[in-house]
Amino acid sequence: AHSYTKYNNWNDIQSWIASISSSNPNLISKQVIGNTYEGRPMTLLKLGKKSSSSKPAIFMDCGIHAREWISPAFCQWFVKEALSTYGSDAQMTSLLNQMDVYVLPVFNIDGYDYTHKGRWLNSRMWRKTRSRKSGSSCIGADPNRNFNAGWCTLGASSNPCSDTFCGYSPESEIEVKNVANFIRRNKAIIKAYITIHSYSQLLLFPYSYTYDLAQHHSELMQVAQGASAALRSLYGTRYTSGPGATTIYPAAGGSDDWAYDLGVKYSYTFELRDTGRYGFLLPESQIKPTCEETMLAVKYIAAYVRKNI
Ligand code: 0X9
Ligand code: ZN
Ligand code: ZN
Repeated sequence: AHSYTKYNNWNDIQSWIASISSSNPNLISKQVIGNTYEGRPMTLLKLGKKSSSSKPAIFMDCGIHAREWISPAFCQWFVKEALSTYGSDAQMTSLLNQMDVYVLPVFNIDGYDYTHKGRWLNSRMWRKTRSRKSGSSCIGADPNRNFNAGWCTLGASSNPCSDTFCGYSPESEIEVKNVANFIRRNKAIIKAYITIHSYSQLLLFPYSYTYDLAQHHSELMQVAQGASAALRSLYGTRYTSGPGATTIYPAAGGSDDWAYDLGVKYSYTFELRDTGRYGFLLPESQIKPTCEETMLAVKYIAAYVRKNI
């Protein structure tokens, strides 16, 4: 059964998507943006007060990497909090009145499912998609190396057996193609792109495919520092902000750099808790505090974007 303080498997998340979207039809709707390699529907949730005119939007995804279980947990938490605080929390109410928030609860569903059900000891540590190609016995590509942003030039591998395999071409992974197509189709309204990963407690922004600073570097840094301060105010959790290339490592083909170069100025990658004690195996007891503090950072970015469009 589904619980916000558990790591739900794909089956439970799928039923949760169906029930939450039908129980709140005035604030939430769903649409399938395509299927995964193994045929699972990629269902995107749209949060926002219904409006006759089209609203500016924020796109947020979770679960690009299969083993980063706290990430999908955060997207589920965000949806719950958005629905339950709309009308009482002033910031959430203004956000959903003026903007729509698109939430993709699990990007790499096949990989996520594999980390729950795989038959091997190390299945829990799977990172990539689950696509196959004849000629190689190795499975999957790294979705965050498969976007068309300096594709496979830096910090990525062309070896299909590597955990950072960039894929056979940009957007070779159907999950990446589906998300990229949605964002391209809606780029006129999408003002911010937020992608949730773990772990390391970082708030990253472009670029990662080059050491060059982004055109909007100082504003992106200012917003990231404000968001980190908001996050820290709850339990004292410290985040480091900065461009990906110098703050974590140079790595091309990421969704944040791709969205930014498409014209989505406010493009952020979160690396949630912790800093390595548990790493990807963050205990379920940390889901609630992690999600509550991250809400403050995401709401900070959203409020900034809403006031500056
Ligand atoms: O390497 C990644 O894809 C991310 N770190 S993780 O440990 N979750 O795998 C960082 C992504 C930063 N952005 C880009 N490299 N574009
Ligand atoms: Zn990741
Ligand atoms: Zn709460």
